[in-house]
Amino acid sequence: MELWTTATPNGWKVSIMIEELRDAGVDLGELTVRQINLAKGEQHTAEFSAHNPNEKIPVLIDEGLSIMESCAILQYLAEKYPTDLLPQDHRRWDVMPWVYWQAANVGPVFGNKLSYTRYMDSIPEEAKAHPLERFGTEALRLISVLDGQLRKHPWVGGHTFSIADIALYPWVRAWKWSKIDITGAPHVMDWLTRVRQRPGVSRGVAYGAPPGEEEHWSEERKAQYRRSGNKITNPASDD
Ligand SMILES: N[C@@H](CCC(=O)N[C@@H](CS)C(=O)NCC(=O)O)C(=O)O
Repeated sequence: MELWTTATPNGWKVSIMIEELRDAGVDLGELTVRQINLAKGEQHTAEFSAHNPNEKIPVLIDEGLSIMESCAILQYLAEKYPTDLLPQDHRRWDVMPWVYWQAANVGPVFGNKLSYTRYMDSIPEEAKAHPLERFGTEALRLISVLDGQLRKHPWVGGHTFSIADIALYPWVRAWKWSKIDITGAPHVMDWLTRVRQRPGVSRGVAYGAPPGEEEHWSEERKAQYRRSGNKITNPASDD
């Protein structure tokens, strides 16, 4: 099995999944992790595009399949290696809608909020005001939906940790970096702490992160993300 990834929220979904499966006792066999340098445009090579025509990480290559989309990879791994991360019975329908909800809502909205907040330096401030307002308001609405769900039970899909938690955690934990103030959502804040305490999650977010910077980034790393984010959102820039 080969994973093409890098240290970003969509990449961490899959690395957390791998580590959680290991903690559930699954033998994944041989796994090669290949770091893709997005700032250098390695996602746009012919080789990459042959495996993922959408030219974004992550990609999982396994048994002759090339699987794009982080949430599809979570589902693929959960079905290949059945564990509580995706219940086999009717409870899977407490989980799967939240995985789709993440892919269709939280990912794009938080991703856009982050891009307009930290990257896209070439766009004038006044042009950013509307998207910042639009994505910022929608991000808070989504957080309040999530807070309502987590008021009912400790994990997103119910009483067991699942791929719904894995899909959501890397985006929600970046709330400070995206400047989305979630402190008014106490159940989400408690859930972040609960998720973070899991050893598999801890190892998963360490993929591609310098030691000691899994949770709190150094100024140097923040600058590196800014440079890289600017480069991806504006490939014509010289930086
Ligand atoms: N919906 C996709 C989104 C993937 C995605 O946006 N990946 C980003 C990194 S988090 C990427 O590869 N960006 C490079 C680019 O846009 O050129 C998924 O969940 O896999």
